[in-house]
Amino acid sequence: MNATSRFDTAELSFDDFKKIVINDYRIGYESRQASLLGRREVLTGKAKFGIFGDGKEVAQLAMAKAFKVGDWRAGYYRDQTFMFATGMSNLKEFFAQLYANPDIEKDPASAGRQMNCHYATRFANPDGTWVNQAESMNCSSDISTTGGQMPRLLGLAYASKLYRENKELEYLKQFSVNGNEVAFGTIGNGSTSEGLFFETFNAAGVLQVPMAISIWDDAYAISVPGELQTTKGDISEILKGFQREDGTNGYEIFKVRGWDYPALCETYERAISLCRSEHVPVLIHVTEMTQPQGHSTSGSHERYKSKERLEWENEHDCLLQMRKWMVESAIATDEQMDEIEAKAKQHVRDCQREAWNELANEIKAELSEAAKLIEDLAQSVRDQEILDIAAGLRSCTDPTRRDVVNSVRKALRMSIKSDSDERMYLSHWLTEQNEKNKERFNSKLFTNTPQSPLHVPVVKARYNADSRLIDGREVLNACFDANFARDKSIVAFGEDVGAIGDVNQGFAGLQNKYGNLRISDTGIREATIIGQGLGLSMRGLRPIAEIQYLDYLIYAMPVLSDDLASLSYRTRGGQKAPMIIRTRGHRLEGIWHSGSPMGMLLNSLRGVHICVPRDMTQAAGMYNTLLRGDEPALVIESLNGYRLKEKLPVNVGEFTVPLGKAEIMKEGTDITVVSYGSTLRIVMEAIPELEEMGVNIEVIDPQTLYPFDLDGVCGTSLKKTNKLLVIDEDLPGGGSAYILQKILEQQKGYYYLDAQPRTLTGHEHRPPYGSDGDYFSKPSVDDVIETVYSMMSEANPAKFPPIY
Ligand SMILES: Cc1ncc(C[n+]2csc(CCOP(=O)(O)OP(=O)(O)O)c2C)c(N)n1
Ligand SMILES: [Mg+2]
Repeated sequence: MNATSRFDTAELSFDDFKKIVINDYRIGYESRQASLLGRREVLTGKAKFGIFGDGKEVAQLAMAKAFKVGDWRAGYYRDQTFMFATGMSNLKEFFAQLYANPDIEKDPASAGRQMNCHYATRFANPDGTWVNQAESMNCSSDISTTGGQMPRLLGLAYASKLYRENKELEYLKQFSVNGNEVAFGTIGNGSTSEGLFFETFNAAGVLQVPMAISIWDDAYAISVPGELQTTKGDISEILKGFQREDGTNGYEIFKVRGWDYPALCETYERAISLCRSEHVPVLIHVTEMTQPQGHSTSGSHERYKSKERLEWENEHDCLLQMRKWMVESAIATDEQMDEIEAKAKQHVRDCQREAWNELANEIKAELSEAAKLIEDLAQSVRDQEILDIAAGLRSCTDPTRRDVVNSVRKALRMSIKSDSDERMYLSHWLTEQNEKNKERFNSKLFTNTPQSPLHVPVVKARYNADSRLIDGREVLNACFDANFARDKSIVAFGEDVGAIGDVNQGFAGLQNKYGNLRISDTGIREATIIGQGLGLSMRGLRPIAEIQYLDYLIYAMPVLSDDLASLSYRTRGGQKAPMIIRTRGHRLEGIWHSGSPMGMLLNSLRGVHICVPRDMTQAAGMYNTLLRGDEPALVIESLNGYRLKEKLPVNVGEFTVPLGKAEIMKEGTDITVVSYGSTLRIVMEAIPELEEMGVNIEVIDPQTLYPFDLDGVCGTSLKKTNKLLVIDEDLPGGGSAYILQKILEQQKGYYYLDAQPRTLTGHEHRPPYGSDGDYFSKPSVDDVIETVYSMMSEANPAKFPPIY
């Protein structure tokens, strides 16, 4: 018996019961030994950092009993026992991750990328197809930021609701069986102070989703005690208002002690079966937990816990209490328990050694290859210092790949002037290793599978004689309508998205047509709107999560940056979330309705495509692309463009705008002007006056900032104009600095310049309210004309005398 078993067999004999309990204890005890040994490995320098689940074992055994195939977990770094007890992880993987083994086979959760005890199962195949989630146990990938798992948890639970209530989704059999799946969340007592926890908690109560939150309450958050974290020092006490009553929605709330095995098993059984069958969210507040080794390897808890508290923790150690109960209940004798423990200890040691040796042997093999090649080089150039490098490398205790590669690079530097074959062999070896290490440490920021939106075929927009000029928002509306009809897995939600079809009418009429399970209103809760989308997209649905204005995206940044953007990378492609974030921004009115913080987004969302369509037709084409690909993307529509007239393409739900393709909006010879979004229109308005002044600009719209102009259209344009002006309405050094780096460095535009590259941006503050506020804070037509002209004047003052 490996994983835990339930007590729900109809005729459970006392013998069977004993076996199950003993097996549970073994799992818990092995987990404890792994924590103890893991800490030792850090202290002796074999691993960098350790955080463990000691003191939380027994509750997790109980939780694992209630966890079924098809279910989901979104938790945090204390859950190793749960992972072992469900079979979603094991001891060898535990140590492989502790040692940062970059092999997916050894650490399937993160390929060595995450700190230890950050769990995940792999549900995206290398070819981009999905694993059958209905037939597996599923664990969404942990993140280190406390409380960050909560918004995603909401989405995972909400998917079950959609699968149960929307019968049109029955064809998606690999994701759900009638929405019976419970999403299990875990969080520390201290982390419930986070806004993300409260936002999630409230949203799930409104939505009535099968979400089961367990709070592991050890009365501390590192050194800060519960009374300084939580009102009344008791989280379930203050959440009592969420308790459902006759005729209301809400929660069922349970409170149970973390060392009481029978009570825990009984509580989880009751709580989860209610949650599963009726889709009622439940809270299980597990109190009186301990931390036998303190918070992590970073410091000792003796610094901040009183002697009395430490004594109390020793006495209430959950495994000690479980053992006591087992002996008292005649489940096992003390001798039997000693034997179980001794065996478990040995087994953990064996797993640890194997995990260590597997990585160490691989590195040792690389090391001896490298050392031999360096020695050959040293002999060929007769250099003792190079020979010393090889000797130094060979004498490394517990060598790392860094040691190996560092020695090779050093030897190559020291032999720059040699052209011996040996140097070439060493150099080739390094090139090969670089490729492998790139795969190990730098790959999979995006899924990069055949399903990537970058591989969606380009279909041009078609128009015919009847093609009408309509409001931009109507083009979008027609695009969404066509996609909702085509793909039943698409859902859209956000503030004011349902009944009124969003504040700018992009979804107008679609709730009536497709129902409120597919197009729905949410509360004002940006972080969990994103979490809702993230969880849904992990479970095979195609969410468009709407954030009302770009400026409000800041409230969702923790989820976007920590969770969504890093998902593919931190699982090395094992998980994916093809969600679309729809928002609108750039200029309108006032400090919180005219932002264009593209630099902020570009700097924090690597891993999410960023699309900045200039009009609604381009936006529609991008949605068509993204809805057919499997990577996450943010689409920022131009807030002031919904009522501008555009021609409705005949194939409005089919044509695609490829990502990373810049478009030359106007050809010219004098200056390359790169701009996007709302500002692009201002640049276009400046053209006639500039032409009158004798200046012929080339205007390029990159269309997507990330990826940026993959064909180097901007760089090529510079070969002709030799002058570059980047215009946007972000702060100075924001989005424009990013664009300069792309064009000047990556596309090598620097070599074609004959004038200083310039940027024209918004001011350093947010724009004040009103037309004058806009004029004096954001680039205007006047600014564009005069900046372009001044660049011409600088180059040729005789022909272009200065204006001022
Ligand atoms: C957003 C964020 N803030 C702070 C931290 C640093 N930190 C890591 S664990 C921790 C304490 C968490 O305590 P609790 O939620 O009670 O969980 P426990 O470790 O006690 O199980 C803190 C402050 C973090 N990882 N993320
Ligand atoms: Mg705690």
